[in-house]
Amino acid sequence: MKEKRLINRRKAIAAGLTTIGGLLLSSCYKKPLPPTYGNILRMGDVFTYLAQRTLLPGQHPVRQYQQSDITSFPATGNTNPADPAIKTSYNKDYAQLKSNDFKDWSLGIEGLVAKPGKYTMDDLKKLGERTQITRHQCEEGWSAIAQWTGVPLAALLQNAGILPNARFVSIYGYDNYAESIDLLDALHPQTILAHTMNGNSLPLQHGAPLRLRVETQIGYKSVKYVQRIAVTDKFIDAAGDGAAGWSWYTGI
Ligand SMILES: Nc1nc2c(c(=O)[nH]1)N[C@H]1C(S)=C(S)[C@@H](COP(=O)(O)O)O[C@H]1N2
Ligand SMILES: [Mo]
Repeated sequence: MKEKRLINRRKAIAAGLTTIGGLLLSSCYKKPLPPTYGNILRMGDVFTYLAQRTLLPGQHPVRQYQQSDITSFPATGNTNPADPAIKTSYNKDYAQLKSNDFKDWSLGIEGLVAKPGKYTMDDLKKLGERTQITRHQCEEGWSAIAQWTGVPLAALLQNAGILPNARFVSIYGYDNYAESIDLLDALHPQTILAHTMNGNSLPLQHGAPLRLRVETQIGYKSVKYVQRIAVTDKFIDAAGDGAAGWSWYTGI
């Protein structure tokens, strides 16, 4: 298992190497400015991004915990995309998927990948699995510890074949919530698409059937109810309705 994980990780890192190399050697190595540079409301990004991307190796792991550290876990933000109070064009689609226990659900991947397309849950599970017990830190101040099992995002990106000019990954949820991350976070070994929480399939309020876990960043980057993923070369401020006003980069 450990062996397999290492191999997957090596493969994933190889896949991203050209891109990360380009990222570091071009704009980021000499001048690691976040893509939100120039937006006065997001000035905080400049300092955190610059400090972390310059001082820390991009793939440093965050702390992992023991089973006995697991806590109760509040559900915040949207807790059911089928609720018409959440204004999206996907209310009905999500309700439909949910009524069939998400058997018809699939994840779309598009943009700068060699093989755009859809992955069913079974397809995703074949790509690999990683389990980790981590602390979720919400921007509102609370934190909670849970065990997450899922597919490394790097394994999916590797399978879809990210193209050399890729720089960002945007993740869109069924509730119109979206976030984007750079490739260092996307290929980080602890960045996973989780289908299982504390050993059970992901509960509705925590993002069923699949949520992102970006352990290197504050909780709002961990998009629930994932619908599709887009790989881009240009920065798209994906955090439309969902996270408007929060920093784009908020490394822990
Ligand atoms: N799709 C979606 N993802 C989301 C949110 C949301 O409202 N919708 N809220 C974010 C915030 S602010 C936090 S703290 C966590 C909350 O996850 P939880 O409900 O499992 O505690 O999800 C993040 N991801
Ligand atoms: Mo949050």
